[in-house]
Amino acid sequence: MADQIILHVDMDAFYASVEIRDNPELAGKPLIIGSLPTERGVVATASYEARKYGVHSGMNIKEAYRLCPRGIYMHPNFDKYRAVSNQLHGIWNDYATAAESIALDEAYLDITETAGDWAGAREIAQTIKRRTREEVHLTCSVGIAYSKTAAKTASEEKKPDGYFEIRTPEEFVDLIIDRDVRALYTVGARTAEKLKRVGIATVRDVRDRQDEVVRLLGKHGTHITRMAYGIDDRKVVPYDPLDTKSISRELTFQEDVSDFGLLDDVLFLLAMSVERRAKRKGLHGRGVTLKVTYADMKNITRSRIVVSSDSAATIWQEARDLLGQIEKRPVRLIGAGVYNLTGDDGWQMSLEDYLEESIDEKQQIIDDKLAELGERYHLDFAGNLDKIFSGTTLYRTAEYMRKHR
Ligand code: DCP
Ligand code: CA
Ligand code: CA
Repeated sequence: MADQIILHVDMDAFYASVEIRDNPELAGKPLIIGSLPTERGVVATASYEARKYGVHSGMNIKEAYRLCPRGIYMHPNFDKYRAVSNQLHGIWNDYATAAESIALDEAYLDITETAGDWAGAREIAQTIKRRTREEVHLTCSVGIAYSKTAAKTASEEKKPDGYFEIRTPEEFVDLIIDRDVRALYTVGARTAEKLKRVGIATVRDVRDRQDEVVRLLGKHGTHITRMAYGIDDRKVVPYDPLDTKSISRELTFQEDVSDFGLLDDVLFLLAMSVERRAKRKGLHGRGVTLKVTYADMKNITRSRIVVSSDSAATIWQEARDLLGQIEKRPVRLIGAGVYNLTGDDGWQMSLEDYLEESIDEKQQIIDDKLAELGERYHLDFAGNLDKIFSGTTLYRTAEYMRKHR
């Protein structure tokens, strides 16, 4: 039996496919999701028809418009994609002993045990593809392999609606040896640039000039040279709320709270506070968590992947959504947090930042909530916000709210 069998699943043109699914008039047309050509912003994704014109994720919208003036341009509907993502995770989780989400539309699944062997793995892959088609009406690309890197490579291989297997390191190496070094996924644009400057462009070059790679890049270089031989024994790591790459704030009430309206208000303060900390640490969250300890000490944690959880408005909205889904029993402790699943790979935080409108909307959500709280608790937040959100008086404010509701 293989040491591990990993499945990597990635949805095809995710945002665009969801929009086309929900409005068949868009089918077959070049569709660009992101900002409108009249706005400042970037392309989040483009349908495969639009990609024929050279339009791609991350591209400036004006450039996209120049390449594809007849395209249909739409704003993203994050709430919708998130709901679809939850549904997809529901399917994926059925086949894995561990699932590691790395984006709304993408995850690694450890199917070593559930599959048993490669034939079993193939069956799981086909089942996931079929269920995605039948239950969610979307297509995905799936790769199965002996390692995470190879599984990701495999899922890319036959996109869209693809399926591919890479069963051994030898197969992996044969496939990528003459490709750009970026085929080894941990090599980002900057590292690739560094290597290129000394003439190391392909995976073969990395293998031929290992010592140089290590000298140039240190520990990361060692990792890259191992990858160039297909050696990658990283495990599928299910999301761990204790992950150091997470930031959270929580508080325990003096008396248990049964009023979920109050919990929602406190959650807002926590979200503001988390945002401050995350900003200070330069952490760009991609997931939001809610933690609750009930009066009987039962603990629960719920989390959700988001496009970008850099704003307090998003953290609060996601956490309150999760709060709405849990059992309504007296609560002793409540917490909110953000976490980063794969580190900062550059784009997740960019989109919403570029959409000025959406930043304004977020500020509006925050201003409205502050006004609402001010009125409800007769609190003057104006001069005290800094102290509350930096955490110094967070606890006292929450207690004050509990007593004056
Ligand atoms: N996304 C984004 N900004 C980017 C890249 C992606 O907002 N620079 C969003 C939109 C995508 C979704 O994330 O639909 C998934 O990203 P992928 O890179 O997986 O791209 P797609 O799913 O759109 O296309 P593909 O079929 O190539 O996977
Ligand atoms: Ca995708
Ligand atoms: Ca993806």
